[in-house]
Amino acid sequence: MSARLFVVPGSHPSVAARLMLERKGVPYRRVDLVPMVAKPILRALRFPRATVPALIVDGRRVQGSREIARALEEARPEPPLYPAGAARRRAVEDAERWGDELLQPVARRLAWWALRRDPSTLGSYAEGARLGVPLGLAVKTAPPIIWGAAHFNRATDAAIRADLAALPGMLDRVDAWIEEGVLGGEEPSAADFQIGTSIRLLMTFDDLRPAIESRPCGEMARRVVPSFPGHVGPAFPREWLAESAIPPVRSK
Ligand SMILES: N[C@@H](CCC(=O)N[C@@H](CS)C(=O)NCC(=O)O)C(=O)O
Repeated sequence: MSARLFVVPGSHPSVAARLMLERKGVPYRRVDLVPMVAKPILRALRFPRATVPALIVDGRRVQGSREIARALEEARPEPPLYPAGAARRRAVEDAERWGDELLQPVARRLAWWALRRDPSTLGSYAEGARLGVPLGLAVKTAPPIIWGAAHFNRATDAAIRADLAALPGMLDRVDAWIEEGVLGGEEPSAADFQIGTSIRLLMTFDDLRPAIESRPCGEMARRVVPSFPGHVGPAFPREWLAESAIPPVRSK
């Protein structure tokens, strides 16, 4: 089995795909792409959509973190990414879908909003990436890309305020799944990788990490995703954090 995985540095579903390939023991070559510039490249590579993660495995194109999880499970069933038993599998798939459709975009919007506010933090997410240009140059030329990505992902002030307000409820939901045994089992599932990587991206924000890291979801994310690049200092307005029940950790 030979695989090429196309990613964007700091992209949480890209990290999920990478961890699932590694969990399955599939050797792969990682191709780092610059955000936004990735879109035409993926189209040129004949992927149906313009998003990462995108995988070419034995000549087959598989795009999207959930699709990649399924393709890997089919090609190499051990160790499993989904539990045996229809009811348990359905519960894990429901959590995985929620992670992909709801939590993942919240973490993405918050990241682009914060990067637009301080583009210099972009470099921290690209640690170890091979972008074909020196990191310093990539960071210097990044502002238009960041603005484009923030616009494309609709990372408006109103959206970010709503995301921050919704976040405590979302974290409660993940904690409840852990309590029920749907997430955070001994063997990591596709849903753990899907949700754990979004939680890890959220934990790169100084504003959010203290409220997350000691919760069950924070512990699960650290275990399933031992390392995740990136660091953003205080970024969100104090009153938005106060509204969201995420305790502000600084005075501003
Ligand atoms: N939910 C999908 C979508 C992934 C997605 O939107 N990925 C972002 C990066 S996190 C992307 O490709 N953005 C386009 C770009 O950066 O050019 C998945 O899990 O694969």
